[in-house]
Amino acid sequence: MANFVIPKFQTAAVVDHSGADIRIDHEFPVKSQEELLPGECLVKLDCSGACHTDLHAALGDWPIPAKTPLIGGHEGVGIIVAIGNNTAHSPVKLGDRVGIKWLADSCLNCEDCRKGREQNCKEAKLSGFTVDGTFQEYVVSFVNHVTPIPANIPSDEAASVLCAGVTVYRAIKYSQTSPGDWIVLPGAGGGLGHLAVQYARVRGLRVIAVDTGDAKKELCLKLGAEKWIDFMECKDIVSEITSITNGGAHSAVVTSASGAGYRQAVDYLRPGGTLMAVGLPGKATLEASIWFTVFKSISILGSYVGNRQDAVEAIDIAARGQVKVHFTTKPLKDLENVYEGMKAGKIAGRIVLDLAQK
Ligand code: 8ID
Ligand code: ZN
Repeated sequence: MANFVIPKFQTAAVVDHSGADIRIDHEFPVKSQEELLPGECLVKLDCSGACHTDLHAALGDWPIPAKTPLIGGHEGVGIIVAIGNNTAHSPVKLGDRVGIKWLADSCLNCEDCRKGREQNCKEAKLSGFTVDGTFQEYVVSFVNHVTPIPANIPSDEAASVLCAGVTVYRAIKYSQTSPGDWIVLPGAGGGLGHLAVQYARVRGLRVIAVDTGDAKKELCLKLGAEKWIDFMECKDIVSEITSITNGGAHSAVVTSASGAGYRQAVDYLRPGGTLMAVGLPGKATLEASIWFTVFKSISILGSYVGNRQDAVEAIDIAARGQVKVHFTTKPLKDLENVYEGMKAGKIAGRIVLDLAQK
C-alpha cells in the first residue's frame, strides 16, 4: 500500500470574514491521518477550478452565509493520501485520483438521497461553503462522495467538470429536450455556459448562445453554438430568438450570474418549453407572466449541481473527449485577481488554479 508523507502545514487561500480579501496563508495546518474521522479522506490536490459560486460565497451575497474563516473551492482534483481509521466499505482507496465537487457529503439514507437528489440532503456538506474546499494543497473530503477520475483525462482538464460540467450536464439532462431541439444558453461564454454549449451538442441540440464580447462570441461559435446573440447589443432578444427558432426555443438553461439573464426567458420559449434556472444571483427574483406560463404550458425548474451519478456521467463524457474545458492556468496567489476578472465579466471559459505552483 502506498505510504504518503503528509506535511503539517500547507498553503491555503483564506477568506477571514465575508467580504474580506483573500489571504494567502503558508502555515495553514493539514489534518493528520489520525485526526480524520471514519469516512473522511485527505486529498493532495493537483489543481482546482474557480467557480463564480466561490465569489458569491466570499462576498456573502447569498441568503445563506458560508462558514468563516472560509477556504473556498469545489472543483478540485488530486490523489487520496490518507483515509480515516474505521472507514467501512470505502469505494476508493489510497493513491486513487479523485475529484472534489460542491456536494462533499450527504447521508445517503434520507428521502432526498434515496431519490437521487443527494444535493438536497439536510445533512449535505458543501465544499468551500460549509466545509473548507479546494483552494488549498490538502483538502479533507469524504470517501462516499469523491468522484473517481478516469486515467485518460489530465487533472487540469477534469477539474471544472466537477462543478461547471456536472451542473450543466444535469440541467440539460432534465431540460425536456430531444435531439434537433433549440436550446438558449444565457451566460454561454462563462465557466458553466461554455460547457453547456458542448453538453447540449452531445445531446444533438441546436444552441443559441447569449453572452457578450468578442472573446466569448468566438469561444461559443468554436464550441458548436449555431447562433450568437450579444445581450449588450441586441435590441430585442425575444423577437430575435423567436425568428431564429421559428416560433420559440424548446428550452433555456440560464447560467448567467445576474438576474438579467433570466429576463424574457419565458417569452422566448415556445409552448411546452422548459426554463432551467441554474445561475444563482443571490437577491434577484424570477419574473414571468403567470398567464403566459399557463397558456403556453411552460415548465420552470430549478437545477442544483448534481449527484454522484451525474458526476460520473459528466466526467465520462469529458474523458472521452466529447467536452473540453477551455481554461487558463494561474497560481493560487492570483485568486483575488481571478475574482476581479469574474466581477468584470472578463473570463471566457474557466480559470484553473495550479496548486503545485507556490
Ligand atoms: O447548481 C447550480 N445551480 C450552480 C452551480 C454552479 C454555479 C450554479 N452556479 C451559478 C454561480 O453561482 C453563478 O451565479 O451559476 C452562475 C454562473 O457561474 P459561472 O459560470 O462560474 O460564472 P461566470 O464564468 O462568471 O459566467 C457567467 C456568465 O454570465 C454572463 C457573463 O457575461 C458570464 O459570461 N451574463 C451576465 I453576468 N449577465 C448576462 C445576461 N443578461 C449574461 N449572459 C447573458 N445575459
Ligand atoms: Zn461551482
